[in-house]
Amino acid sequence: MTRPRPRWDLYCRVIDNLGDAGVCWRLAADLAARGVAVRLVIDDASPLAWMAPGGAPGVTVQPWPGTGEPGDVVIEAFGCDPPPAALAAMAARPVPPVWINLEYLSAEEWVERAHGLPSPQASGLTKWFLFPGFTPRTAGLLRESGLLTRRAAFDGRAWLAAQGWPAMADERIVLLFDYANPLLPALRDDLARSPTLLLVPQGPAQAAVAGWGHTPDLRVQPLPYVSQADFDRLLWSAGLNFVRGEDSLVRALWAGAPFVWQAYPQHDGAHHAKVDALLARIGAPPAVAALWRAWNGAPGAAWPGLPPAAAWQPALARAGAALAVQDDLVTQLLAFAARHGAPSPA
Ligand code: TRH
Repeated sequence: MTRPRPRWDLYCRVIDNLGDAGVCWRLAADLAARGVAVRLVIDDASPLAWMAPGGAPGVTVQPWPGTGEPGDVVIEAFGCDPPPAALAAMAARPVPPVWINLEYLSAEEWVERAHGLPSPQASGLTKWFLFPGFTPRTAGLLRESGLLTRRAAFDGRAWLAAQGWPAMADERIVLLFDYANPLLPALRDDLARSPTLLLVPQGPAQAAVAGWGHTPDLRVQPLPYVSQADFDRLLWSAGLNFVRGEDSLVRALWAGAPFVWQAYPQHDGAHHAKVDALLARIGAPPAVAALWRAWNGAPGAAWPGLPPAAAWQPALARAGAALAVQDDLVTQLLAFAARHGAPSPA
């Protein structure tokens, strides 16, 4: 007799941009791939139409507030507060679900102290705060089984050609996924100094680069929305990735090529501490740190130019190797839920 799949609910509210849906979808699909029946309750499922056009076996998507009995585990993404009816049903369950608030990703040191803290609720339930992160004392990063093997076997130039975006033999390939950025003209001038194919996914950068005009050594390729699987392939194809937010940052790390991260800008400037924390975590050399700080608009940081790829590689290789041996986020979530009494997948 086969054991029924444990049931996990994942609540997601789309606040801004694509990362809320992006992170939740990857998490849902990865949990389902490891034997969990996932109900993803999301208030705006429209990005999933192109992020995951085929869906994923084991994942059911419901519009907010969702219907049905609560699962064995309930995850609220980024403190989104499950709907009141769901909370009442959770409290009424004979065996309460394991309730997890999965927080935003940050490399800052306080994350290790906050990770794993319980928050007893008036309903009698306990909500657990889990933080993804870059160290063994956090919940780790999303990394699907076999991801790094698939990346290692991937031929980016052949794949790009098959998509209709071929790179010429002498061109370096750069991907630009960012928020609005006043340094785009400086980047253009740097890129135009040697043959470059610049791939520009949907987003603010597309409008900016549309006005760049013709530069002999810089070919700009605007891209349509692509699935998350193809988004990964784009990152694997490029020799330099500009990424932003949370999910594309993690995917750039797994891609292994030099990358520049633009943190989600916050009005109080809190994102600068996040940038510095990640730079420290990956042991970035000074030239890379100067570039990241300038790209993020840190006070007093001027565009330093693009360092050669060789300046990035040792730190990236070290950081990538260290991260690859840590348990990934889904492995850790499954273990946490099991420790707190939830059934495990077969
Ligand atoms: O869109 P983002 O800027 O999301 C951000 C962050 O999540 C941030 O932490 C959060 O606070 C803020 O939103 C509200 O960047 P991110 O996280 O890289 O998410 C982009 C997602 O979109 C990622 O899952 C990849 C996906 N994507 C595709 O799959 N195909 C595409 O063509 C494009 C452009 C994106």
